[in-house]
Amino acid sequence: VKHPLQNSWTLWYYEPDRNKSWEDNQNQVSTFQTVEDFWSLFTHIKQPSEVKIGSDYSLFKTDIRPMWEDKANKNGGRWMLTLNRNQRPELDRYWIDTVLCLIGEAFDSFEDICGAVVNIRSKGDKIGVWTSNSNNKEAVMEIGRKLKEGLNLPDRIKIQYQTHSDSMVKNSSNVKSLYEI
Ligand code: M7G
Repeated sequence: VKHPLQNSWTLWYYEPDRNKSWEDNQNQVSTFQTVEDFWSLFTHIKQPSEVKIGSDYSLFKTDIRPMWEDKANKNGGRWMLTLNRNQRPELDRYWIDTVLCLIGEAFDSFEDICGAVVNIRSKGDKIGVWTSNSNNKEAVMEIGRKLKEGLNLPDRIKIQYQTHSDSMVKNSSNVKSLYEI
């Protein structure tokens, strides 16, 4: 007997291909609803540190697409852990711990969770946890605190919350943060 998760999740892989649009570079990899299917998928695929620079993995609730435009995301934002180049050895652990927080339903505000993204970038990797409504301050803060706990982040390492509407109009370096913890 397999152990059901409370939600169905879909893993996406963004393959950096300049000849295609951003949206067309997003590929659905697999959907799972049990602990066993989760592990067989995650032990089988490459870890973030092993895929090519410019790629993303996204894990989202199955009915939500990993993009700002989805109705579940359009009023939302993300908690962001920004890593520097020296932190690459910790990337895979941070990603799996983020994923375990999501599928293990570590959050009371689980309804507000949309998914998580890892961006593999030469300038520094990023992990984001996307929530559905940046105005739900209580939910946003609870998710941020639990995420920090789940990742075992020391207090000196901060995470920032940014709304997608700010990220959209960005000049990537200077997106303002709504919250920081
Ligand atoms: P990124 O991959 O989030 O971060 O955004 P990066 O700057 O570290 O690479 C890079 C670019 O991808 C953005 O400027 C957008 O052109 C595009 N992009 C990213 N996201 C998350 C979206 C999205 O949700 N929808 C659309 N249409 N484009 C996006």
